[in-house]
Amino acid sequence: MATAPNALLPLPKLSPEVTAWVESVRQLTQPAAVHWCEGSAAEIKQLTAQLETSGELIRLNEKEFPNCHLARSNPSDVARVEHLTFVCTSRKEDAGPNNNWMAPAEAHAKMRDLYQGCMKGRTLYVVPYCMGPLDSPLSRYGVEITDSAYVVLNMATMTRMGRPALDLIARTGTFVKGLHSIGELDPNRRFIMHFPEELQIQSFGSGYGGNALLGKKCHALRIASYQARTEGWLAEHMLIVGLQNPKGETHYVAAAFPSACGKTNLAMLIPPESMPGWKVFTVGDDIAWLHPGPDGRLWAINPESGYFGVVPGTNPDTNRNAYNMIRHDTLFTNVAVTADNQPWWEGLKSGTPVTDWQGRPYDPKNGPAAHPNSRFTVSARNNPDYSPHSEDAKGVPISAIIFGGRRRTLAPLVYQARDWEHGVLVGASVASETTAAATGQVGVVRRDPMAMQPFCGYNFADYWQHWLNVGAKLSKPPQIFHVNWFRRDEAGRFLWPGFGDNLRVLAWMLDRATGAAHAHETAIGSLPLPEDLNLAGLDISPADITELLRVDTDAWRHEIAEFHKYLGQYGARLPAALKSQLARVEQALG
Ligand code: SAT
Ligand code: MN
Repeated sequence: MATAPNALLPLPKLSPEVTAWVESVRQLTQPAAVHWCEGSAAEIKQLTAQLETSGELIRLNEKEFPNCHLARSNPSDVARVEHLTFVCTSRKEDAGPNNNWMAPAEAHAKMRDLYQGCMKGRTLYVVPYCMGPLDSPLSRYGVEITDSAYVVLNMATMTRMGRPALDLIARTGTFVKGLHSIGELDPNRRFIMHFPEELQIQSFGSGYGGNALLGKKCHALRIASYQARTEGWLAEHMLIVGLQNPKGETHYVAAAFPSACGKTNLAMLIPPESMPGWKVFTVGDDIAWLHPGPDGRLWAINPESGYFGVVPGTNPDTNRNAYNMIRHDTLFTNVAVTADNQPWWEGLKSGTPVTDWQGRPYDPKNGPAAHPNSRFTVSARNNPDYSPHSEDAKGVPISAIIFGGRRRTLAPLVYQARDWEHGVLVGASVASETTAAATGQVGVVRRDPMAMQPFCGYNFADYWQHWLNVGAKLSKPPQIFHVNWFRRDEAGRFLWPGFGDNLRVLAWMLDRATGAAHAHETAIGSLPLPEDLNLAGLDISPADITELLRVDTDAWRHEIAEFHKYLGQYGARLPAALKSQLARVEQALG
């Protein structure tokens, strides 16, 4: 069987490396057909129609949700699988204690066995993609081979997918090879393997999110973070948002939070009515590639072109923009449906589910109607606040970096690091309650440095050193902050309203970055006093705001001791500057 591209359009120049690799995968996996994706609207329409016919996609209520579809995963396949995700470097210590490791030869042999004949009777799709604007020197390319048309549709939204990417690969020669097969969706035959030294990803047995859309976490974070280290930049689990103040000045902020902790909402924030004149522009909601610029500032691009966001909780009150964005041209995965075929999820505040995410009649005894990690896949261009600078080849300049976690207790609403070095310590010390975005127990606090625990493609000790090195190259580094929107009182009530009101905290940060706002020094960093924050029009008690801005020295002493213990596993590789920053905080806590 020929593997030449389908001749719908004039043939692009093909990289011989791509054709040779596709041919070798074809021989290994033995598909019934090979389809080279061109990324055209006609192709998307045809694949969508095909999945509707096979029942893998359900068309939703056309009047209320035009051109929206629902996909249901296998119930065993609804989140990333961190325990089955490996970084296969030649030396184990290069992957570090933060990763599962397998020797490359062993991993290749294991995967080869799984891939043998796995696409019999199926179509092999060749999905060329570009991460980042097509004309940016900061962008990188990849080709994903997959036997899932659902994955193709997601990749078409999440990346610049199709012929232009294939042309760019032919011109530049370098691309990440990602091989994906859903296999039998058997959790016992499921692996997500990364070979950063070979720019390769091999994924088998899952069709879901970060396990299967290989441009996302596998390429744009695990492989890219490894590449970025050798090339002098950073690949981070961060949203990028532009904030325009009433004077008309726009500053860009990059913020790292673990999965399902509100990155999409922060990136699409709606200013509260009591803060007139503020405007928000979304550049990205999940991943940032950050490069030191010739002007000594840090510049960011969003490698993605769509959002794979958490659905539950989205409603016109929490985020009107997000709610409107997903009311058309959206692919839903694992939500419930109403009697008139509208998608439904917990926190929607209207409608009634009749069918749950598994397609069963809805019964509250079976748990939530929509899966807590149900997702929307939508083009960034659907976002009414999509930044016109998202396509800028050089990216946007970053004024502030934010790290955050989901902590019921301890971490105050906001604090600022003294400088970049201290900021690296603050980022490294992030801990957060686990969420439904990964399989395993939900709600337990775990260490998640820079929100990169599941995504850093190499040893964290080397990663922190790399952060320090990048900072040393910046004459105008961003200010670094830590936030916690998730503080609760003993009864479990949230102390901070979150969502649009987070702008009150962001405004203080931007004033700090330009040197205008007040703060007081504590052992962990600089904090605002209640009067330093714009709380106009906010219904919050003085007791709550005092609690949100309190540094509990005893609890912090315990936290830092735990963090110190955690760092022990990185041994001699731990950067000296990180150790001295830690010693300084320990001393200040007394
Ligand atoms: O499954 S994804 O990795 O794409 C989403 C997430 O967990 O952040
Ligand atoms: Mn994410």
